[in-house]
Amino acid sequence: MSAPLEGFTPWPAEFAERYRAQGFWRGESLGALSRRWARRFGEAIAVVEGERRISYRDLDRLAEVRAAGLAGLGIGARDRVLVQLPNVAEFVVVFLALVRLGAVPVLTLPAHRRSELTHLAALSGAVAFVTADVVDGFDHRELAREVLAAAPSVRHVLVAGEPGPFTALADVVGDPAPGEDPAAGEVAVLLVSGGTTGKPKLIPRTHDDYAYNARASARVCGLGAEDVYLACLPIAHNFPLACPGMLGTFGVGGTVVMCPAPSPEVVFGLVARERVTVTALVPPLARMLADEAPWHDTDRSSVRLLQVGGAKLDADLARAIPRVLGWPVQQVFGMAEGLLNYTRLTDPDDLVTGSQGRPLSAADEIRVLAPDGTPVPDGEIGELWTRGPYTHRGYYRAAAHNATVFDADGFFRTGDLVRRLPTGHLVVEGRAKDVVNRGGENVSAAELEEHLLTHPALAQAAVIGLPDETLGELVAAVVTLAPDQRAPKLKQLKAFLLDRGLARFMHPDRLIVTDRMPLTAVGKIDKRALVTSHDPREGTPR
Ligand code: OOB
Repeated sequence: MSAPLEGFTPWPAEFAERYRAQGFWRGESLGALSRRWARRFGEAIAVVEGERRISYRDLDRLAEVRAAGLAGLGIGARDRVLVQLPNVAEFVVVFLALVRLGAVPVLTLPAHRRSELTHLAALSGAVAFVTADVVDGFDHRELAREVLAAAPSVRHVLVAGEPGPFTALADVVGDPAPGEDPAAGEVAVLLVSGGTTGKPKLIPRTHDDYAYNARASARVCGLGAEDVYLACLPIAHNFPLACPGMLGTFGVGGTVVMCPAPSPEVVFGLVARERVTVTALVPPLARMLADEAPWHDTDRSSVRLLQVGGAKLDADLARAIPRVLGWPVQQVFGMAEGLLNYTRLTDPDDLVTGSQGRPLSAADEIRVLAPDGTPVPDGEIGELWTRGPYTHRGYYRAAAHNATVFDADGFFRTGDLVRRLPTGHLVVEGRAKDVVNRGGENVSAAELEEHLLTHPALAQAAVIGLPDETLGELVAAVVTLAPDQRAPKLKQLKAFLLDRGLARFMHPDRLIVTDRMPLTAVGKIDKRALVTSHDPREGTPR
């Protein structure tokens, strides 16, 4: 066997042996798996995109022909390929073609722009860039020019749609020829980290670990061949890709429906037309659909599971969703780095609305630690560290950073603050670094946000620090209003918080009311953008 991808940290041999012996890792590559799906599910519909319906057998052929075409361009095992596609069938074809070759897709999101893409191209040393023509009025071929100029390793730009000066993906075809399957312990994909500080990092996920990730997630969600999964979130994100998402649905012979835009019209329209049974959303999208539901009379009754994750779902919204949308909720606390927590379908309501789930795998190891590294008792807040059969052992080509976020035993420091309940469920209490330092007092953003959200006039709240000459930082509460509500005055809000027993030093200094929160590439509230866009003088005066 040839050398593994340089810059990838494998699991130590004793762990790999254990994960194999216990059946978590099955030694099958994603390519081999996808061929098996075609044999098992044949004429069943794997992918729906608009009017196009692709069977498992046809998908297999398309992937095979595309793989041959890519191989013809000289793309092969361990070559990194930057992929930036919206939710279209071609994403599936290219993804399966690349993993069959043992080439490694670098899964960027459609909202990424020059800064992220040139960084990711250089970091990965990508040899090719697979992109779209025009999406939502944005010309990705222009972006491709910039990527080409900045990353000399990129030899090919392949475009789904009108290629402009580049190569049309539709022409990247060849006669399928038998090749060697990549080893299951090798890197299958590089996921982009969702971290909110600094440049994005790349997370190597192996065939073994990612296949397990999708298979075990499908089991927890009770997915079967009758399920129809609607991909609303950008499909290159871990959540819709493999939790259980696209890959989990394929593993059981279900159907994946590509959602071109997560607007209420489009989502409700597709739910009714395709009889969607499962979908996954981030909280801001779930809120939007819940707010809009009363104005839409399409049939939503086919949905049996709405997964919500990516950011904290507040308990009120978690309770409102089944009532307003008629969809049962599952909370998912996951990360591209690996660890996934799910509320279970059989969990009592208080855990489904009040926790972010418990670890997916019996082999997930969880530590909740105080800043000094000692474990905190159940019920108390600490930082979450984890290790397990689908949690990475190192960011790609990031030795210096890895030394700071892994301990000697291979536990990964997630940066998330959690409380563990006696049932093993975790409640996310914020990010370790998401505190505002106001004159030496640490204000936990998540804690204040939770209090703010109990105010009847407020729909969303994001607490950020703003620079201040005397105090160092001021506490700003950026909020959106609930339907038909008027903004409280800062003074009234403080009285409300005092009434709730919240210490004065935790109270906001500024109240900023906005119509719409800025969102990250996957649709979470983007605090970094809030900080850069808000000048301290813009706040409502005290
Ligand atoms: C998912 O993955 P990423 O990599 O975009 O972001 C991970 C981070 C977590 O470390 C945590 O800080 C936050 O997003 N997060 C949540 C959460 N789910 C993720 N915070 C509070 N409550 C939740 N339910 O976001 C992701 C990956 C796979 C499945 C689901 C989400």
